[in-house]
Order: sequence, then C-alpha cells, then structure tokens
Amino acid sequence: MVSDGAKREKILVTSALPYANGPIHFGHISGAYLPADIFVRYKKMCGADIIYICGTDDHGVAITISAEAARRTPEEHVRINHDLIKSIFDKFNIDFTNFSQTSRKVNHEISQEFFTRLNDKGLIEKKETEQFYCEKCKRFLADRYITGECPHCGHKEARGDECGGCGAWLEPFDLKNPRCKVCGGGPERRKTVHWYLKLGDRAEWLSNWIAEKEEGKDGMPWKKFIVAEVQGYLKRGLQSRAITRDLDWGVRVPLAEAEGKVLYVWFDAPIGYISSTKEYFASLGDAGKWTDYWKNPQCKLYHFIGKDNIPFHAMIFPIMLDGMEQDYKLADYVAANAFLNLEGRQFSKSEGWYIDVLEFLEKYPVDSIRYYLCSDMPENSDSEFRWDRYQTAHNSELTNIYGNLVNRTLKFLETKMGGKVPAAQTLGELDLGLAQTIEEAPRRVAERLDAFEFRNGLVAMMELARAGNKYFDSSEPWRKITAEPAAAETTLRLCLRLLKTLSVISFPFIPETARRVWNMLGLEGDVAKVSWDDAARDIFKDGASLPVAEILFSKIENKQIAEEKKKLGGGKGQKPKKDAKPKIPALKKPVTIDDFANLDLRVGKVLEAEAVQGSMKMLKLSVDLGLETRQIIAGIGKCYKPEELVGKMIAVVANLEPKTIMGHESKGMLLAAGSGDEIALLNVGEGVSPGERIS
Ligand code: B3M
Ligand code: ZN
Repeated sequence: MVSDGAKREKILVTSALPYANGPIHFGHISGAYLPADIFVRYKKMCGADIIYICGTDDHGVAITISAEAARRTPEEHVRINHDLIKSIFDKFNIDFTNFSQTSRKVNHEISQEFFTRLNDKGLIEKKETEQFYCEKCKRFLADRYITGECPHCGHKEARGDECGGCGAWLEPFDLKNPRCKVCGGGPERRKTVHWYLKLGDRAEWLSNWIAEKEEGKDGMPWKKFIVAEVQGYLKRGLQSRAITRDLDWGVRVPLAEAEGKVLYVWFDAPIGYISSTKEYFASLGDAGKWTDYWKNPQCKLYHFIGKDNIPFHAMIFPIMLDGMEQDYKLADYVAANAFLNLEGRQFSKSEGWYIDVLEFLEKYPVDSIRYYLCSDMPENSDSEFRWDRYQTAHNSELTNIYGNLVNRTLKFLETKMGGKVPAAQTLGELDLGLAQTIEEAPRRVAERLDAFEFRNGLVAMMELARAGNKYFDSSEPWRKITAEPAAAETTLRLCLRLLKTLSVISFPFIPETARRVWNMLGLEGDVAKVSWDDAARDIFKDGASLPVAEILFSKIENKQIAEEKKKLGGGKGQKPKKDAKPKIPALKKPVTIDDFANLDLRVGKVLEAEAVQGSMKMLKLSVDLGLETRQIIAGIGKCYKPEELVGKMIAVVANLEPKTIMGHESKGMLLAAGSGDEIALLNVGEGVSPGERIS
C-alpha cells in the first residue's frame, strides 16, 4: 500500500513534445514515450506521487510549411495532428497525466511571461541583423522559407538552415541563388532586429551545474554522452541564440517594437511542460497546485527525450528556468535515448521506409511491440527495428517463455486439479529455491528501472518467467500428480504465486497482458493498484475457483514477416534506392588531356575519422597522402561509420583549393560514386602506398 504522505516520492516526468505535423513512429515511441510510460507505471506502483506531462509542439516553421502543403490553416493542421498523435499514444497505452498543445492560451501566457522577465533581468539582448526579405510576399523570410544552392555540395534545393544533400548546417546567406520558397522570387537583404538569449552569460553557472550532474550529486549520474555534449558546447564557447522569428504563427513577442515577430518555437516548447501541468491542475479545479511540482525542491524532474533534443533540455531550458529566479525545478535527470532505425536506415515516410503504427496495431498486439521496442531500446547507441527480431521477440520470448508458463500452469490446474487453487504443502529444496527467486524478482527489476535501464529491467522481469518454466520442468507435476499429489499441489501453488508476481512486475512493460494474467488468476481489483512491495506475496485462497484460462499470444508466421518486409520502401522490399535503377546523369562537355593532367589524384590512407559536430553527413578525416597528412571533410557519414573508414586506401583529389566546410578546413576531396545517401568510395587495391599518383 501507499506509504505515508511525508515519505512519498514526488516526481514530475515529461516526454519531448512531438511536432504536430504528422504521425509519430516507433522511433519516437521507443526513444521518449515508452521508457517514460514504463517508468511512471512502475513508480506509481511504488506509491510515488508522480505525474506524466506531455503535449504537442504546435509552433515553428516546420508546422506552417506542412500546413501549407496540406492546404490547411496552422490551427486546423495542429488540431488534426494533435488528435492523430493522441490516438496513437492511446492505442499504445502511453498513459499521460495530461496531453496539451503549445498553441493553447496558457502556454502563450507563460511563454510571454518568461520572455518579459528574462528580458527585464538582462538575459535577453536585442541585436540588429540582416535578413532576407521578399518584396513580393511583403515579409521577412524565416530560414526554411529560403531555398538555394548549397555552397558545400552544390545541391540545388538546399534550405536556409540545412542542406538536405550533404547535411551541412547553413545560414540563409550561405546559399547561392537564394529564392523565396513561397513565390519563387529573389529576396533582398534588409536590416531587421531580433532578440537573443545570452547563453554566454550563464556559461560558468552551466559548467558547475553540469559537473554536479556528471558526478550524480543528488541522484543518478547523467549518461556520459549527454554531459559530453554540453561540455562540448561550453568548450567551443556559448553564443547568444536568437529566440525570435519573423512569422505569423506562434507566441507573439510581448514588445511593441516587435510587431510581426513570434518567439522561436524552441523557446516556448519546453515551457509547454509547465503550461500542460498548469492546465491539468486547473482542470481539476486546483489551479495553484502546479507549483507543488514545478517549484518544490522535494520534487524530482525527469525529462525523457531523443538525443537530438539534448542541448535544449540539458542547457537552454535549465538556463531559462534558472534565469527566472523564481525557484523553478531544473532537470534532475535527462533520460536521453539514441535513435531507432528501421532495417538499416532512418524511418522516412516520404520514401515509404516506414511502418504505420495504427496499421501495425490492427494486426499485432500492442504488448508484443511494447515488449520488442523495450528489448531493443536505443539506450546508449542507435538500434534498429528489424522485422525478424520482432518476430523472435514475440514468438521465442513473449509467447514461448511468458505465455507458455501462464498457459501450462493454468491448463494443468484446469485439467488435473479441478480448476481450484491448491494448498501449498511442505516445501522441498527446489520449491524453496523458487520461492526465493520470486521474492527477489521485484527488487531486481526495481533496481534496473530506478537506474533508467529499461532493457535490463525487462530482462530481469523475464528471468522470473524463465525460472518458472525451469521449475515446472524439473518438478514434473504431470508425473507426481498420481504418486505424490501433495508435491504436485505445492508446485502448482508456487507457480500461481509466481504468475501473480509476474503479472505485477510485468505491468509497467506490458500492461494489457499483465491485466489479463491477473484476471485469469481470479484475483480481485486492478493489478495497477498493487504495491510493488507486495508483488511477491501469495494472496491466493486455498480451494478458490480459477477462471477458464485463455491463450495469451499466438505465433507470428514467417510468411507474415516476409510480407511485411516486402512492403517496405513502397513495395520494393529492400532498400528502395539501391534496388531502383540509378538515374544515369548526362555526359559533361569534353576536356583535353591537359585539363585532366592538371588534376593531381593521389592514393591516400585514412588514419582517423570522426563525425563533424552538428552534421549528420559530414565526417572529418585525417588522410595520409605520403607527402603530408591532410584534414578532409567529406559528406559520407550516412554511408560509412567513422570506424570502418580507418585504414582504407582511397583516391583523393590532392590539388583542390582548400575550403572551409562547417567551420573545418578541408584540403582535398575523396573520389566516390553515387549521390545523395548512396555513396561508395573508390577503393585503391593492395600493393600501393599513400602518395602514389593515380592517372
Ligand atoms: N518538438 C523536437 C522533436 O520532436 C521538439 C521537441 C520539443 S520538447 C520541448 O525533436
Ligand atoms: Zn516571396
């Protein structure tokens, strides 16, 4: 039962607010929502006073552009997507305490209050800048409303903030031939003002704060990759960051001189956590209660996010909250996960490399996908959804181990023991061993979940089911039932106790299944309400009737999996781009042999390779060219992992003029075939050394 009020843990959990511009996929779910849901369910059973806050992120240019494409107003667009996303979460049994929207009034109000106060406190500065202005559309253009040619890779449709061709981060003025995305016209540079958050002023504070998180001063030490990312920013120097945009959709900047400007989406999005909490308590008629979480030093604040959101949750939002000087809670732990890919590539709806979650749930049980996503959760590095692995998790683990134990126990009781709860008699050695395993299981799972290790928590839960099967096999009740009926009864009574424990400790992971098991055991009440501390207690009554058992899961056939795989990539089965015949570009105009001879092509050996910060595609290579070692920046990060490049002999254009790519000097270019995401480096075979000419 719930322990006394004073000692109850108080916890505020948030998951990243999904953009209201389309459905969410398994990647989002396994990264930020499923782990938080498991955690919250578990903590509730421990008696914690815990709320789970979320909502949709409704603002920003990504929304206005997708609304325009869908021929809807932004309001309509976010409402439709909010409802769609909420329906997916509901089907997934992601159990939020409140699911709001950042476009609601309460969020506008609090966001403006944050801006005004931070501005008054001198943490915001106004700066004059130049920006593209479209004369025809009569407006300043936000970065993504400008397209043009990428200065790095020549991609013609690069956006003002990022190149889709090479992944480089861009500024609008970097683009060649910039055009207005709306009317296609050529924009002009004009002077304008924007407001900036002075992150640099808070560098020292941040550096101390993150050091405390690293050592785990008041809680779990933070994951290394999160701390490292923040420290990386600090090392490079924190710059002021623009927090206003020229857009009609968003939270108005609460200043008379900021006509036509709204707050940058990332300013008001995390404030959405606060406004969603406030909205929730107001709806309960207890409007002031939100401070009981947000301004209570006893409360713990945990953010569950994907790794791309680290800077905002581990740096910018804490700086904003701290800068308010109003006793706001700052993150106690940021549970950031890496990414989940799909069969070797990123989820991409437009390329059909995608699984529709709602369609999936029409065909497969929700707990089987919750189970699988948890078992392969990208806790420390990227992981993948693989149909084969999903099938194995469902058939060989959930069905053969968990489902089988439930089924064989209950069937045995039904057919051999009259469907009644047998009494436990004298416990033998084997029985005592199992009793101990049962008693320890809740703590084993709890230890892992308290450490935010969801995969290990799931493994610990399944260990109990495995132990149960082993015990059933070794006890051989089917043999003993005639010669030693008392021993068989003891076995089955212990199995019942184990199943009850399993139902409780599996509830955070697979709640529907846990409830079904609970009901099949003929137990009263809701398993969700059982205290974790009582999980292992035997609460059966001797001789009580058991309901008729049903099968928990049926197997997924190979044929079905083969069909699912075939559907990926719009029916082309495997990686669509590779299967599709490459488009052969037309020949360029002829060159003379002298033109060609002017190129200095050399053999190079890759000595080191690492990803360029802030780019998904750019790798920084150190290449031995015989005469010297060169740094070369290459846009091949989507096709090669840094570690697989080291030691490779490659072809290099050695006399190319150096240029700066994403802040790094690049001296030379690698020769490669293909384009976009499908690039293969030219390999130089055996027997040549770095520096040799290629002709
Ligand atoms: N909507 C970004 C994302 O989904 C953003 C998260 C906001 S959390 C405050 O990656
Ligand atoms: Zn225009």
